[in-house]
Amino acid sequence: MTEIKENALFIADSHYPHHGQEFLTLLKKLDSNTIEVSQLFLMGDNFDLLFGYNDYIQTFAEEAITLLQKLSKKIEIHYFEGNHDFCLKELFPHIHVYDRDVQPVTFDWQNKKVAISHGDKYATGFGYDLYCQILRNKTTLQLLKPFEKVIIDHRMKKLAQKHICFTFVGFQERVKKILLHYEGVDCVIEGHYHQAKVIDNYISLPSLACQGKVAMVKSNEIVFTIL
Ligand SMILES: [Mn+2]
Repeated sequence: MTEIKENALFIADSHYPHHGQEFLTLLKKLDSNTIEVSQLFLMGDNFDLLFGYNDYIQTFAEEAITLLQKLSKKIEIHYFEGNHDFCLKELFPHIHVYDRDVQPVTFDWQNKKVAISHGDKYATGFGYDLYCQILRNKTTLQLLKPFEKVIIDHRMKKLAQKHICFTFVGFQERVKKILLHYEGVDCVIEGHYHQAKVIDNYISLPSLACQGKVAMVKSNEIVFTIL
């Protein structure tokens, strides 16, 4: 089991480049050592839309992608694919990339078991599961190719206009349902919901796009902070 270390940084739901430049700014600070971290956990949906097997989609976030590729050679990076960023293994060969199927992944933190995932795996329903399976597939993505520019341009425009920051009414009930899927772990860390809340042993990470915050391990605690 991989250990979560002091000064580990968690970045969730930046939805770059449509919902702020903070993700790119943070990557630049990591590159220049303005911020120093022991590990980087990218929790999914840091890109508003990015998937593998497609060159055109990369043109929307070229600088961030190149920086991440560079950083991954000097920092330990764990990438939990989200519903906006997937099929990324070949794009980031030096990053530990976890697709939706292998999530959650259990880490060790002070001899406790911590389960980590993007957060869209449980309590979402069969239709969503099927949609995810079809979309996150090399063949599907390659079939898109002849229409890619039209489809991707349309999708990018829609995503840029989407309101993504809400208070989830009844979030406590959703968390209860999610936690039913986690047995034998001491703590759960997820993004996806943009809530920045801790409910019992469930940590719903802040969204960099919504709260402008990240999470960091400081003095053996996970704190939400602005960097
Ligand atoms: Mn998400």
